[in-house]
Amino acid sequence: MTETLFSGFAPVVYEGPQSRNPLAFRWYDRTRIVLGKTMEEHLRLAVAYWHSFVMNGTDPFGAPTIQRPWMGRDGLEAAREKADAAFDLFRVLGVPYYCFHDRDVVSEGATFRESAANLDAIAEILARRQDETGVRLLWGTANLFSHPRYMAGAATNPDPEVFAYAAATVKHCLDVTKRLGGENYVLWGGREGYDTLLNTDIGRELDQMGRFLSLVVEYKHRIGFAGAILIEPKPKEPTKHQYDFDAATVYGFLKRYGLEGEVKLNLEANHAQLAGHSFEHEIATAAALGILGSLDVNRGDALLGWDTDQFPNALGDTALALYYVLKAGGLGSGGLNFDAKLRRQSIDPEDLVHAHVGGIDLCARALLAAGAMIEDGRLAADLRQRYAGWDGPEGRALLGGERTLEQIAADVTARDLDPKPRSGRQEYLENLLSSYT
Ligand code: XLS
Ligand code: CA
Ligand code: CA
Repeated sequence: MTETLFSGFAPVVYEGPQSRNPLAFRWYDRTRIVLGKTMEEHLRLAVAYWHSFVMNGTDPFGAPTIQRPWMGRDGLEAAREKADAAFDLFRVLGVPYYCFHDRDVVSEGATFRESAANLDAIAEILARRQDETGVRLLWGTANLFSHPRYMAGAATNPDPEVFAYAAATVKHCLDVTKRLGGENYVLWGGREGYDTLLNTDIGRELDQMGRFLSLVVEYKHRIGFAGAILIEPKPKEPTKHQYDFDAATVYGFLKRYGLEGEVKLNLEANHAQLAGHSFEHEIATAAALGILGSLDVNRGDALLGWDTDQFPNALGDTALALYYVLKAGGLGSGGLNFDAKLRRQSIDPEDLVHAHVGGIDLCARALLAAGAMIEDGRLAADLRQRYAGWDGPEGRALLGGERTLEQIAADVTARDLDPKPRSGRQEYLENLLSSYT
């Protein structure tokens, strides 16, 4: 590998909580065992190619502020330089995974055929870098939202030719993801939604999206792709109404098209917030419905109503999110992807290192807290106690469908039932939660 923007950085190492070195880990000790697994095995951390190597600091009011040597140049040479820098950053951080969109790793060609050839060519280089470094692909995805052809959606476009173009693009991107040993494949419906009902037929668009997803699932099985297919919910932005609103909405959609056993979710903290939920709500909902797949760990800004994609820094929130992941038995083939970008004024390569060091350390510290919550068992015990009535004979009969409405009414009358309210103990539980962080 040639000289890169990150060549001057030594690998970040664990120095312990007392360290004052800003480029050391204070909590991420990758081989430390938590609940029988190493931190690295639990967290399966990934760097997002798009934010770290493509995003240039532009906003609706201003020109790019972040300039990297490969930016503003098309073609394989620029793509190779970018890949070298990416794998060099992975070396510095010691992360086991990365994630990309097809368009992040190489520029689009003049034709479909040329775009596919570009992706194949860079995939060869990525495969070599993966072999050399041991870094693996957590998930691949196709960018079906940036190009003007997708302005009215990809699968949900009123034009079937756009549907076909998007389907062909996903086929190829899934092939490449499989070739690179990708452990999941993500579909985020950036423009699968609408801005005005006046030009939109919701019923048709949902059917189109269902068909598209079924095609992907059928193909995944045909080629023997072992990874999970993941949908990433987001309620809005870029479109005003997005069909993949949140975990519960996507579950309803999967049920309707018979895909609930085939597709799981990639949940993002910032998207949960935009949907009016907490991250842990989305995680616990997906876990309850059996579709928890992977996480994009980032944060939004409570004062801004859009997807700011900042690096996570709230210990309590992240600890609670990981508690529900651990309770659900982990993420399987999923992991924690830093779908987060530098602020417009953070223009130095070093800012990118600081951003990831902070994010990684936060996740590690949150994992320790979540592990302690599980080990200690007091949160779970309280919850069990609260629902204990359902484990008794009458609770089981009610839930098991052994009582009719008339029988229930007769029993309530005969026993002169008068249930007494019991405290939900929220303040006690919140204090207990604080004691772990
Ligand atoms: C955008 C999404 C996107 C997906 C992958 O808001 O978070 O980056 O994670 O397409
Ligand atoms: Ca995301
Ligand atoms: Ca986002």
